[in-house]
Amino acid sequence: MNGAESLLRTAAAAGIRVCFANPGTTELPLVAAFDAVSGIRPILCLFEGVCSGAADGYARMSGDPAMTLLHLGPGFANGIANFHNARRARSAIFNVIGDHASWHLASDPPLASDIESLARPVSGWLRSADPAGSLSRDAAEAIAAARSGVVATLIAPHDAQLVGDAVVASVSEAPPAPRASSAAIEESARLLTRAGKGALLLGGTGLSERGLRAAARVAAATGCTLWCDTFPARLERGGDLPPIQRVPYFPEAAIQAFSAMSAVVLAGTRAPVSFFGYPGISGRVIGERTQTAILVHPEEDITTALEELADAVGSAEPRGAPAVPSDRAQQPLGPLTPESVAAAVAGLQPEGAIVMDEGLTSARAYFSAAATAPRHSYLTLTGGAIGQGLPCATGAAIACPDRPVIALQADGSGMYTLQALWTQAREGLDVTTVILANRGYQILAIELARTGIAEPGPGCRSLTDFDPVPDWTQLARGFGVPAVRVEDAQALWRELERALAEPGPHLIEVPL
Ligand SMILES: Cc1ncc(C[n+]2csc(CCOP(=O)(O)OP(=O)(O)O)c2C)c(N)n1
Ligand SMILES: [Mg+2]
Repeated sequence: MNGAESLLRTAAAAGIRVCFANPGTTELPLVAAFDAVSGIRPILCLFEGVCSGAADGYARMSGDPAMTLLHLGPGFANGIANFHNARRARSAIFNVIGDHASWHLASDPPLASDIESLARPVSGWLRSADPAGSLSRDAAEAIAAARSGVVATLIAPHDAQLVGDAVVASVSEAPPAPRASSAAIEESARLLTRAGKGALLLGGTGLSERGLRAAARVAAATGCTLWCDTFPARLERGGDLPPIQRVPYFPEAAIQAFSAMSAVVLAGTRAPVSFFGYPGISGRVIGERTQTAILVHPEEDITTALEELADAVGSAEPRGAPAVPSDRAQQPLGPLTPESVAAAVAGLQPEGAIVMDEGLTSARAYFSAAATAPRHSYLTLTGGAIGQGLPCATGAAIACPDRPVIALQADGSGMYTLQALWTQAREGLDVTTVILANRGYQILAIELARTGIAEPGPGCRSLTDFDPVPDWTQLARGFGVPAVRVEDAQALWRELERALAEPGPHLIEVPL
């Protein structure tokens, strides 16, 4: 067995089930090893940003690391933006980048570059394998590191992949996440019990069913309100799950929302900061007069800490029976607007749906509309690097083949990684993509207006408007995904119903 095969066998034995790949000549021993090793499904993506975004979506929905296989520095660099989003989501990814044979690097061949420098900012674990050493041992360490919620990058020289007499390595069990300290639980309980207006801000697994139910007990006992990050990696919602508010996007609204709070307790996330710095406006959302406490850090055991907090504040169960909402969004009629699109999606999304929201300005009405939808998982753009929605939806569909996936996709962001549609078609994934086609970078028009430029000139507009307008239906069909454009809310309802009922990928273009 060569090094490449030992790496794959090690990964398969550790429970890695998929590899999102875009390989080249330096990875060919690994490519060949997929025919010798069963248990890992190789999935070709036609751009590396699709590989990294799909691995992120897979990790968010399965809880297990996905593997990525990429070609040298330039191939990896194409995937960095979505590795950045994955890092912000604390997604587990085992990322393998092939490199030239060590003996060839001295000749400085055209594709040679400083891979480590490219990989360091997004990697929580990083190693260049010894060209004569054991790739499987490196892989085992990388996978163990990835499981703690990081991108673990292993740079695998071609000669290391070809080393003979290689053996499979075993991956050590992940140690349990550290527990929150009893002092942190007592301090948080004290703050929320005494606060006139308290808030509990949740992140990570605090947004799982278990975390939310514990948080609801805390809210019932103390009267605090429940909040999540503006862009959660994964939020369980709908059905009888306790409702939660998102920290508003713009700093003025976020500061306003927290200004009345006397205490904020952080559970698995950090104190919110605004997305951008605007002159004269604080970038920190929580004011100085608000007391804050950290119940539990993101890398600690968040759900247990929330349950211990619920016990500490003397809660048994939330008051009353869990509220199963009855006012599900009704079928919208008339023109296509962000509100009618939100109502259509929220009104039709099936039980157990996974909703990937990279809808940006056009999806602004969806979050509140879906509060009364059946149980679903809600995924967002954690790191602000656009082009994550279609790949992440793809990875989520691979992780959860029995659950329908809906991608709410802004048109500009969708264009970065639209090759994901090809992978969806090739793998037969049940993803319904709703393109919110406002035909431009609307958020930039909003941000320009915030700076006082309400009437952008032709120079500005040439950088924010799409003219000519890309035709998403033709693009999707070109990738093998059936697609339609709808002209009113009734047509959207009809096409959405059809797409959700049929297996396989579909795309609906919604001009706004
Ligand atoms: C990788 C990356 N490149 C550029 C940007 C800057 N940017 C943020 S939003 C945006 C345009 C978004 O347009 P679209 O997806 O159509 O959403 P809309 O604003 O129209 O709702 C751009 C270019 C970014 N955030 N990330
Ligand atoms: Mg747009």
